[in-house]
Amino acid sequence: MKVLLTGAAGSIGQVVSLGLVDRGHEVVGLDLARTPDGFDGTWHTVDCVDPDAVADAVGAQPLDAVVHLASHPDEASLPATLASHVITTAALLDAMVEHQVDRIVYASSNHAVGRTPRTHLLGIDARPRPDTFYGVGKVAAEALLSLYADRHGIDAIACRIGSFLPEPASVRHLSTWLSHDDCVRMVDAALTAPAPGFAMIYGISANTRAWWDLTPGRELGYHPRDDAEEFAGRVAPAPADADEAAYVGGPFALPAFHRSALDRTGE
Ligand code: 15L
Repeated sequence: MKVLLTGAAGSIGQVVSLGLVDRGHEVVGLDLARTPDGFDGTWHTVDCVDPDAVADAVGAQPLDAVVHLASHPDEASLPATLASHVITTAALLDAMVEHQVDRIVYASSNHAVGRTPRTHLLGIDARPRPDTFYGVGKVAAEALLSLYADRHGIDAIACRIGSFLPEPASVRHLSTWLSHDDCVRMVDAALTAPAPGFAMIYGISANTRAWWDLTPGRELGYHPRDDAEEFAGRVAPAPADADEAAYVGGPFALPAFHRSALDRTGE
């Protein structure tokens, strides 16, 4: 498939880019940053909040799908968050409608349900329960994907990613880890699943201590092979572990992340 990958210069983007090429896809990169070393293909240096620039990039070549990873990965003010997650997704969806691209794979986050107390394995039917404005942005972007799936017949797969890391570094990560190889498997499955319509899956590895249900992902064809448990012996317990285990969003659900929605300092 010919795939436009936003955030292609980012930490997830570079791994996914190489992985998709290995799996026989053609990747067109898009990022605020310029082409990273080693990327061999078409590249668009574009800010995804600019709908004209996004439409130009989407229309510049025929595409089978978009993988949207570009966004600010941390907590910010509400307006900045909505721009980073919702406006970028809207710009892409409008461009996809305009240029007849009918599939998008979206990097959502566990923080869309992060404020859910950690008492049971969480399915995709759990109510949206963001832990931060970041989580609110992801929930809103998921809603936009659902709207465009219903209105325009776009296949839209929201992958609620856990902790994308080379290996788990904390006790929470033993539950939330998504390995690099499983991330590629997940995106490939979301790109190639036959007619998924609007779908949500949890993006974690096959962790023995998983907090999210992998069944929806497996039904879509995502079969993770890694398990954070293999690293358990190397992860040292830390004082923050108990607090981080209270809600599935871990640190994001803690008071340290409480802040005003609107920045009135003028900075
Ligand atoms: C995410 O979605 C964030 O982008 C990342 O910074 C981590 O917080 C990760 O989730 C996680 O929950 O570990």
